[in-house]
Amino acid sequence: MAIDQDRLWRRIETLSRITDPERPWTRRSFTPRFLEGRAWLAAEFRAAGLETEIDAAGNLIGRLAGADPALKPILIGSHSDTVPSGGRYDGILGVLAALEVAQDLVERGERPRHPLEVVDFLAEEPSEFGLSCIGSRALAGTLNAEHLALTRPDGMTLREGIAYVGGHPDELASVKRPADGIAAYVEVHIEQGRVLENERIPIGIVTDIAGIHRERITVTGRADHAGATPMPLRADALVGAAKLIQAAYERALASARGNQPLVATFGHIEVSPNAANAVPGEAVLTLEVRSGDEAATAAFGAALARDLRPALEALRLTIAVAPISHVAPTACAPLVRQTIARAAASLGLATRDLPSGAGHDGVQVARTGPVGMIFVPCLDGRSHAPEESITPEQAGDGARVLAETVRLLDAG
Ligand code: HGY
Ligand code: MN
Ligand code: MN
Repeated sequence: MAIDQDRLWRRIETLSRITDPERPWTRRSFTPRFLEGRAWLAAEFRAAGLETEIDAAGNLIGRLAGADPALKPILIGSHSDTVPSGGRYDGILGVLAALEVAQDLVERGERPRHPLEVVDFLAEEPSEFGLSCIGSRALAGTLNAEHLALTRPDGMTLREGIAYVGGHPDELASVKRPADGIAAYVEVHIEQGRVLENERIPIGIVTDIAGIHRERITVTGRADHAGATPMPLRADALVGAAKLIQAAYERALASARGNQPLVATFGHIEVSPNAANAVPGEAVLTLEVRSGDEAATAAFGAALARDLRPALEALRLTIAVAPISHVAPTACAPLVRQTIARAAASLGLATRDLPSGAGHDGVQVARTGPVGMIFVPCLDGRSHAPEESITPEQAGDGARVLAETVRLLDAG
């Protein structure tokens, strides 16, 4: 096994530079920029000797046939889309590390026993359709007609979006894997937290992936003239939104002192009419809550709305909560965790078990077989920001542990 770290790093630099130039680093799913990255990736998959296709759900898959095609496939990969003004490594590190592992096998003329699939899952990040993990949901069979009817602000439906990236939304059944349809899925990813860096540990073995509950909270007041409307007569939706945001922050902060800390974020807000000289008539906020406690995650937004409703009504405001998505906390498989630990030990790399506060495609893929994740440290734990940073050695460590993990899983 000889991972070519320089080639891996060159590819990371090349793909990360396929970004909206005005807001590095941005390669949003379902955009021409994303397709530009996909075209480059597909060419690299083919050049590496993989049988490459876009599946019906819009996932890019590079396959290496196994010596025993009757065995279930081993899947490795991640995602190539980013958040707006995100980092260079979230996602593409895992796709390109997986490509490197497969290409190394091809170059050494080694054929694994299991079929090997390198996957770039479509739209792992929350897309403009409001949904995340779109490609892996299809693989798990959880992408439904309601999801396909979701629209983004320009009116495109998710069904049209999947076709736009080369999928066939009427053939999603061909993407779904049976409940035990894969031998394993292993993803390399940056930690997006500070634990590994603080403890100077090169490899993290993920124990479980946080559950995420997202809902849309609409505060409705009345648009008015900002100059001619006296303060006591206003129904200012943004004032109500501010009360919700402050209360959510204080409740989540307080939870950190308990035994089941959760995190709550209002990361996206739409105000209308959104004009400097108009009293906001409506504020639409996306609330995201994450924790290891599924019930607490699901209950947070409803309790917030219930408790704040009187204060908002006193401001002549109404509040409505609508679900967007809910994913339960997902345990990584002991088999894969132990194999990652053996792989890292054989490479002389220290490891540490840790949970993932970030969501990943693995929560969906776990419905089709055992999943595991290999974390590498990132500078100051920063992610979902242009400051995201890792070193070539950290990228190489992740790929080397992935290669050895695949070898051990393949040996059975
Ligand atoms: O949002 C997340 O946790 C992941 O980075 N998509
Ligand atoms: Mn991300
Ligand atoms: Mn990611």
